[in-house]
Amino acid sequence: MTQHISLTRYLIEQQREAGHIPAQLRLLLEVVARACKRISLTVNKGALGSVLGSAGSENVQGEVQKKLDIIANEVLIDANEWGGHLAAMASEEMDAIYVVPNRFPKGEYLLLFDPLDGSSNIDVNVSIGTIFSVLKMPEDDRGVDEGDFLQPGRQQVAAGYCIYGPQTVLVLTVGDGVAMFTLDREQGSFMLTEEKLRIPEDTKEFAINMSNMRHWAPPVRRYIDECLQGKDGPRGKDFNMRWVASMVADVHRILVRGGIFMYPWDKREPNKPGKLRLMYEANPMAWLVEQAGGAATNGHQRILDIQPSQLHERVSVILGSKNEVERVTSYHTAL
Ligand code: AHM
Ligand code: MG
Repeated sequence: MTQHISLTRYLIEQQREAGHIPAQLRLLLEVVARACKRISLTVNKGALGSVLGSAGSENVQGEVQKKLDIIANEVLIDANEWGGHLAAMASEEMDAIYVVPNRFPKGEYLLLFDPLDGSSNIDVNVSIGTIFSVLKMPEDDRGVDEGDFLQPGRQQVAAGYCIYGPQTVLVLTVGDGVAMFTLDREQGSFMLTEEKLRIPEDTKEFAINMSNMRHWAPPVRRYIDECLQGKDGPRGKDFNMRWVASMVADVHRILVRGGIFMYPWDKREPNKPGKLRLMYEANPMAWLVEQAGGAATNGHQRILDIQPSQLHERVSVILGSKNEVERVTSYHTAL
């Protein structure tokens, strides 16, 4: 039987050998993992834990919150506020940043998360997840405020997600490749099951919500049109389509077997750059994908180079297998 090492051991070895993880960051990642374990247990209870359905409230983006959105948000805050590793947190489900209360020691990191991504899938028992991103407080900063969070994604020091699917899997990067840890429920530990993931550069699989086709901009229509023509079209090969409507699940598939994921700008809300959020979804996923040899752009620019101007900023997302992402991006610049 293969012997798997635990997340704790992996982090300690990374700290010792590669110097990638300072002690405070290691604590942070362990605490996030522990919170994800709790969320996973809550998700698994489903109707038995009375956690399904709507909470009857709306978040800052005007989206109806599910009970699990709020529960997962609270779990992450409760787990992270007292350890002394954080200065503040920001969440897709909170209007403003959450500064660590004065009764607790403060650390040098900032944690951002989408506590429960893919909320529309909660009640139908389809994979959902938690996405997180870690930044460092700017140096010589006296008091934390929202401006401290507005750093481009390339400045992340750690990023990852936990997918609650048939297995609960934590996927992580600290800038030294991507590692996957599967939750061993008997031991209660995340165990390393895959390291140095590589996304194939080419793919025959795309993920996009096709029902929005009539609203897309010409470059995205062109790309999908060409894929749909299959063997008889300019691509000369048949494509397959997948759309889970949980970014975590769609990105997880891409990290495992390649593919391209798109949530582009569309005409339904022409003044918004896209549906997905830069800080809680696009940045962490873009870094994971790049760390696995893939690419991530908004059609014009590398996602990790975008300078955010607002905490809840939205962005158009094209990510996955490198050659396909480059193709879609070139269709944008060609016009
Ligand atoms: P959420 O964070 O409120 O769950 O929204 C984000 C989700 C992504 O996980 C997914 O890719 C997308 O929204 C699905 O959108 P749609 O329902 O328009 O297909
Ligand atoms: Mg989300």
